[in-house]
Amino acid sequence: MSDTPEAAAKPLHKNEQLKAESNFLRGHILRDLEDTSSGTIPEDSAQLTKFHGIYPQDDRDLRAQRRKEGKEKAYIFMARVRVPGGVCTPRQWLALDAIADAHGNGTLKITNRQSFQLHGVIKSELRPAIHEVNLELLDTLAACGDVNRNVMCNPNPHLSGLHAETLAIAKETADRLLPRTRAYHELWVDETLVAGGAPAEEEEPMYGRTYLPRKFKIVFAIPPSNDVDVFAHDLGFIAITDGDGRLAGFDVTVGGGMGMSHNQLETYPRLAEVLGFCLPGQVADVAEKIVTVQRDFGDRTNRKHARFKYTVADRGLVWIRQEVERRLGWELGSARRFEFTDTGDRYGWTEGPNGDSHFTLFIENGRVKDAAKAALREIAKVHRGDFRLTPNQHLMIASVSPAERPRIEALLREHVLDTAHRATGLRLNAMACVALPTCGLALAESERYLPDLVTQLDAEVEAAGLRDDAIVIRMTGCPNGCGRPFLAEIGFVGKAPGKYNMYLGAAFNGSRMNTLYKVSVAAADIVPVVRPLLRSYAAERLPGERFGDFAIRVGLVSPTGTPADFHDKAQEKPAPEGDAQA
Ligand code: SRM
Ligand code: SF4
Repeated sequence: MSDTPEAAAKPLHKNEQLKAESNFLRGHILRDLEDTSSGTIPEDSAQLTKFHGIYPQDDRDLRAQRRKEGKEKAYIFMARVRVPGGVCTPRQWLALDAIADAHGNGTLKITNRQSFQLHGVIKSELRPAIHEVNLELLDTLAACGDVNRNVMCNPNPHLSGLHAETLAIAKETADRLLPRTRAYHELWVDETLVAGGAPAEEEEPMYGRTYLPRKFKIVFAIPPSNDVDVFAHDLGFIAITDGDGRLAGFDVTVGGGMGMSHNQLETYPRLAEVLGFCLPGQVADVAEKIVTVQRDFGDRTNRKHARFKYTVADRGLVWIRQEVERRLGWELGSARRFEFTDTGDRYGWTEGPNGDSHFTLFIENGRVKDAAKAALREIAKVHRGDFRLTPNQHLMIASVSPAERPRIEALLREHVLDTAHRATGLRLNAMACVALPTCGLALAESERYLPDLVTQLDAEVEAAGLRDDAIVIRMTGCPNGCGRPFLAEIGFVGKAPGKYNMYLGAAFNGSRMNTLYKVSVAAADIVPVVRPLLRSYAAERLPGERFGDFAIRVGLVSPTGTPADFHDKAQEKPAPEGDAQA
């Protein structure tokens, strides 16, 4: 639908036709799921199941062995459960815990967009798994695909009324932007989908038959916390208070995104910009109109240029604002002042104003498994409040009443979960994406490697006297940016097996991205590279100076100037994407 002359001259990406002809996301999903001759589904159905929150994958650890044995890959599926604002009940937790055991690989993954992922679900288990998710009033609809994804919101109920109001608006916005197709319910809930058949008599009033050019992400931030990394997303709402601390409205940000491809300079991470201000009651309308601007002007010819960040970059903020206001029929207000302090979580107990308290549990990279999973099951059985998934992949046991607290404390102590947050400031601010063995796009390890790397770096941190200094370190297995690595003070981005591009200099509060510092650092060389940086930071920093700011002040890197700052100057040839462990 893009109206630029260049876009008009180019053919639409093949996914556009696929979406248009899919009969509102039905396609041949049912037929392909019922085909028992393969453990996976064909590419067309794979593109469509994403809109249902499901990705076909394979266990990449087993690829070589299976090939040697002449067998097909060890196919599995990942299902992403949408949890608006990251809030779920203990009952839902228990259900997901059981679903992961019965139908998945026995782990629950808390994502950095406050969703759950079930990994390792084999084809025959997929429909029962999703069906059971829906029985608990959760779903996987639009957790992936070219639509608005899970809407994030700062999960801290100790912020009281302001938080509750913002969360309610986040949920209203999420509901407004959900696809209306019945296909999801037919396929996974009622199980009444008839393969093929006549086009359903339904419509997508907002999305239309071809949905969006690409994924779309919305977050709500409540300053001073920028835990949602508001500048990393397509659309952001920053809560603004009046003099009495009541919610006055939201500053609106547009055009953020992290993904890029190595050495393709036309792809780049981008920080969102502030568009204007709106009142609480206007948020859902503003979100809807902004989504329709992207629907109509996003690039549908090239999926590497199809995110809203490129629409904003190409057309400019002034144009975007005029177009949004034209559609709204009224003008946005002038942006207000806000100040962010950090992007991290507040671990341990925090007290709420109504007497309730909340315990934020450190869960390394959001992977809930083994003893911690069993312990959380026990806690969920007795907990009367709710659970909140944090944007940093951790878990808040929220709204614990004074009467309930001794029991929760005892369980945390019994299962040694009460001390997890006594880790170094580096570990508490570390985040890795999933990567191997499930992610088909990973070029290098991430979730399975960062904890070990941090253990090695912890020794350096302790030696430099920086044990309690919060330093944001993030790693991803490829440049798609799932772990938001370009907003880390120290960022590692997978280049090839065991090799990472290293980035330095992002702001601690998520307001400035980092810059490429070293290309293709071998895993074994990371500690020797980081050691002197930590030492000089400890010795030479100014009072209160953050590591990212220090890296810039002493000239380790310059602040990001252009998109080229993220790419290898050497233009080395990367390993082909997805082939790291063929
Ligand atoms: Fe992501 C694709 C995992 C947050 C940018 N992301 C993927 C896939 C589905 C791989 C694929 O397409 O086959 C990964 C599944 C791996 C696995 O085995 O589970 C995956 N992304 C994740 C998660 C689980 C990382 C985590 O460890 O928490 C996060 C799930 C969030 C959720 O609940 O919805 C996740 N992904 C992000 C973020 C961070 C964010 O949104 O705050 C980003 C960067 C922000 C952005 O969108 O710009 C992100 N993921 C991508 C991209 C690059 C998009 C782009 O604009 O180029 C891809 C690849 C793609 O879409 O083609 C991708
Ligand atoms: Fe996979 Fe790359 Fe995302 Fe990591 S950043 S989960 S390797 S797509």
